[in-house]
Amino acid sequence: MTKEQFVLDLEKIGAIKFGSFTLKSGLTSPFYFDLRDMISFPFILEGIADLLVERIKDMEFDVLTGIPYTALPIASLVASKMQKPLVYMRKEEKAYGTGNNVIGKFVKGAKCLVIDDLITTGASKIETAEKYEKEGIVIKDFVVVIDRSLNGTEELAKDGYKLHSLITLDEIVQLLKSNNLITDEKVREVEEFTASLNKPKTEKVKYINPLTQKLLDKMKEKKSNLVLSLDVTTQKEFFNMLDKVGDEIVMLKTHVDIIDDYDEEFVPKLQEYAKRQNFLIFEDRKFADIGNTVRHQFRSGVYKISDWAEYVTVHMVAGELILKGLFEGLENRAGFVLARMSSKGNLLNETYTRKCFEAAKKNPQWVAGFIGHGNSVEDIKRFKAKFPGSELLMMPGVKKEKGSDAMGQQYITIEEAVGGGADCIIVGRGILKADDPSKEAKLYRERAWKAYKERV
Ligand code: S5P
Repeated sequence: MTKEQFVLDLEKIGAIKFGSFTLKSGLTSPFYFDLRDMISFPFILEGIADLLVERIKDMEFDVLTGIPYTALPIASLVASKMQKPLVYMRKEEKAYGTGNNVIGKFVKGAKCLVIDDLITTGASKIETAEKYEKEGIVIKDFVVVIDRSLNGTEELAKDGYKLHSLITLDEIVQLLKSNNLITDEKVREVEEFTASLNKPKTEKVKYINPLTQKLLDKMKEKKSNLVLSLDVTTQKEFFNMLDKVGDEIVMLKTHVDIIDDYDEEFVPKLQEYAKRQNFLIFEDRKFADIGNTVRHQFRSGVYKISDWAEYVTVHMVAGELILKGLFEGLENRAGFVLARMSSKGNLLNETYTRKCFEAAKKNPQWVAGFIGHGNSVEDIKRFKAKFPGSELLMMPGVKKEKGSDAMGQQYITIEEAVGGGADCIIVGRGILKADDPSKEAKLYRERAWKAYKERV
C-alpha cells in the first residue's frame, strides 16, 4: 500500500474528517482524526503494518510495543511480520515502584521501539517511556502513524527521545487536495488553525515562595544542603546529637510526637539551638486530613506546631484545600508536598504526583517545595522537570550507599540524589547511627554540597 492509498482509505472509512470540531481543549478545529476503527478493516490494517515495517526495518531494537488501545493490534501485526518479540504495558496503572506492569517476555535493559497511532504534544509519549523505563526497558524511539503535532519532535527530543512518523498533517492535506477531496478553502483553514495554535506552554511559574527563598538563602549562607532527620525519642539524645551536628545542617527535621519526655521546655530550647547553630526548623508531621481538622492539628494541641515550625509536610490525598486549612492567615509558614515517597510499595503513582504539582501551581504561596524520591538520576531529573515553578526538591531515603531497611525504606546515594535534582538531602540514620555522627555529618554535608555546586 502506498501512503497516498492509505490516506484515501482513511478518508473513505471516516477516520480523517474535515469540518468543524470542538476539541477537549474547547478549541474549534477544522479537522479530526480518529484511527480507532481502522483495525476493523483488514486491508487497512495490513497496509499500515506493511508501511510501518518498511519504516522501521533498519532501526535497532529488541522488542516492540504499541500503546493501547489502537496501536496495540497494529504493533502485534508488525511484530509478527518482523518476527520480533512483542510486549505491552497494562493500561490500568499499578502503584509507583511496584513493577510487573509489563506483559510479555524481555530481558532487563532491552531496547524497545514504541508504536502509536497519533502524536499531539508528546506528553503522553514521555509518560509511557517513563513507565517502561521503571520496568527496566530502554526506550529511544517512537513511531507514529500520523504526526499532527506542532513540535512533537522537539518536545520528545528534550527528553532524549526520537520521533519518527509515517505521515504528517501537511502531507495528508496535500494528498487529499491533489485528489480533490478537500477544497482550497479547507486547506487554508487548516493552515490558519495550526498557525494560530500557541506552542504548548512548558514555561515555569516565575513566582518564588518566600520560604523557598529563605531556605535557598540559608543554604548559600551556610554552604550546606543537608537536612538532618533527628528521629530520636528522648530530649537528651535529641540535644546531644544537635551539639554534635547542628553546625553542619541547613535545616532540622523533627518528628516531635516521638519524643517520650516532651515538655514545654522542648520548643524554647530547640529555638535557642536553631538561632545559635543557624538552622531552619521543619516538622515532618505529614498532615493528611480535611482542612478543618489539619488546621487544629497544626495550630492547637500539645505541640502547637505552627508556633515554631516554619515548614511542615503535606499529603495531598484529601485534596488541595488542605493547604488552605493549614496555612490560611498565617505568616511565614509553608509546606513540602509529598509528591513521591521513598518507601517500597507506596501507593503514590504518576497521576497522583501530577495532581500534587497542579495543586501547588494553584497555591504557590503555601508550597515551598516537594518531597520526592527516584530510582536513578534520570528518573529524578524527569520528575523534577515537571515541577510547576521554583519549588525545591527535598529528598529523604539518602545514604552513602544504595540499599534498604527491613521496613520498606529505600536509599539512593548522595550523588544520585543531588545529581538528579535534589536541592536538599534529608538524612536520618545515615548520620544518627554512625560511630562518629559529627564526622559523618561533615562528610554528608561536603559530598552533598559538592554535588549541588556541580549541578547548579
Ligand atoms: O518519602 C519519605 C518522606 C519522608 S519525609 N520518606 C522518608 O523517609 N521521609 C522521612 O525521612 C521519614 O519520616 C524519616 O524521618 C526520614 C528518613 O530517615 P532515614 O533514617 O531513613 O534517613
